[in-house]
Amino acid sequence: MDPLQMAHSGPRKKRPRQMGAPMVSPPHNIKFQDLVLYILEKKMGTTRRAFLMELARRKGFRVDNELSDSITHIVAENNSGSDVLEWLQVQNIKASSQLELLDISWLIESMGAGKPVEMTGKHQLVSMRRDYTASPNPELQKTLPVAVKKISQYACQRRTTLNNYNNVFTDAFEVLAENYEFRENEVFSLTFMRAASVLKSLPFTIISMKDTEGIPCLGDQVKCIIEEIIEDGESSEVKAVLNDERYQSFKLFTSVFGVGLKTSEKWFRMGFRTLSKIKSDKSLKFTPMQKAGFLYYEDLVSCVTRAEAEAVGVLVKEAVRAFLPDAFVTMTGGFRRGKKIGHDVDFLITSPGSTDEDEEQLLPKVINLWERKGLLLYCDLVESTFEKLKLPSRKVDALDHFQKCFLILKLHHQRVDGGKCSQQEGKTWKAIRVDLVMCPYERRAFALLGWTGSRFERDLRRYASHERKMILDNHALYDKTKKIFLKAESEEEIFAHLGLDYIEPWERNA
Ligand code: DCT
Ligand code: MG
Repeated sequence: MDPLQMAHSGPRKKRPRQMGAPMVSPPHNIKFQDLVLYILEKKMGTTRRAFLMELARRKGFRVDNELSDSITHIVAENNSGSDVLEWLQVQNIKASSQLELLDISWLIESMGAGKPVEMTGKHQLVSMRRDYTASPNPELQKTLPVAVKKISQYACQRRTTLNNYNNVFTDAFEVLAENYEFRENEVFSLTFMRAASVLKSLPFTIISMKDTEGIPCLGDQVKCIIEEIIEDGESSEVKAVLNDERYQSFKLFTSVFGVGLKTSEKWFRMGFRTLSKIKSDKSLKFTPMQKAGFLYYEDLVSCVTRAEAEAVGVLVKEAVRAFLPDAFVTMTGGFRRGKKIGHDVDFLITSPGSTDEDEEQLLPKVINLWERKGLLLYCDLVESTFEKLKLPSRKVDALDHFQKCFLILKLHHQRVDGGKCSQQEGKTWKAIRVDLVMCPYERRAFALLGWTGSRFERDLRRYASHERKMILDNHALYDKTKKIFLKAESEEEIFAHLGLDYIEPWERNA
């Protein structure tokens, strides 16, 4: 039976009201002692609420009639996160940081399963645990009334899964941010990036301007666009950008590996608008990176799939372990955050037992092996400039100092998914962009955090310096007050040093 339909069909028999006695239902066995539910009547109605309460109680849930401090889960229907928060504010109740605000779908699924199901982003209207004040004292955060708890301006205090409820807005903001980046207007570019980032973390879709109240990083410029999209379904500014010749050209030129803003600017000024004209122009000089970019263009613009990334992972592990059998090879970047496609595949390599010299030799040996096997299509090896005692960099955009290589590898179709997709004729391989980073074993947590990205990491660094007087980068964490380096064996320990709740990699898609 579909529990949703069951719940909607309403009570079959009305129970006669017992005169004189308070309106309590007969005692039910409470199976789930840790949960105290409260079902919101607003927009649900008395009858349906009473029915759902009775049903939930019969399934072993404790459902209270009244709102109190013991409530752990508030369940609502047809209410947005901001609706429920507003209602709670009117009730003037203090909530613990453990209070969950859930959509009715969670209760219905739980009743169907006969036990509380895991709460995911689609159930959570606004989770108190995902919204933090910047208060450095965790105890203080817990006792703050609900109304004070707000969505943090820092991405590292928000959980951002790939489940984006606000695509229409974030896609628009990303076009605008990119256009400002092409025009080297960093401030405006960042404004729209931050707006996109915060909307990606919302557990609900914005349907009216009221829903934007209390959300940080949404200035007037941003709100105008939101309003236009709500009203007209699209933004005239975004439309104009998408049709803009400069935007289109920059988008095309930067899609070539090795082409950045400077080169795009030059080609645009020279009057170029297509890649074929650029490729065939005899007067232009290309870097080795750009030459490879043009040579493997089709393969590189078609994104890397997860199956291809996994196949590259096997290739990397085989090669690395041939030289350092105890090495750890971890796929980082977008794929570690759960993305299904990427523009490249990133790997972090580290080895507990190796000497500095072993470490230094590994990437050159791996590259050499692939070259001999005919798998190396392009290679740029960057030597390490890492110094153990150097303070972390204050610049949130600064590149790290580890030894790394930017590669294009030949991935044979037969290595992907056991060769299932290798029926294509002609070319039997695909060119794939691969980045390898080698880091000292004791720095692996910092390197992993940095290389898992995305912009989340930039924000973590911003948070560390603005809120904690600490400096974080891909190598280390330094406490300026205590004047010491804080060691970490895992990403969890870095979050703990910063006084932050741990955010899983797949919640870092900010
Ligand atoms: N990174 C870093 N230092 C660098 C380069 C990258 O710390 N010098 C981090 C930031 C993100 C992560 O490494 C991976 O970078 P990308 O591959 O560019 O991003 P991605 O999130 O993996 O996205 P995509 O799916 O497009 O590859
Ligand atoms: Mg990547």
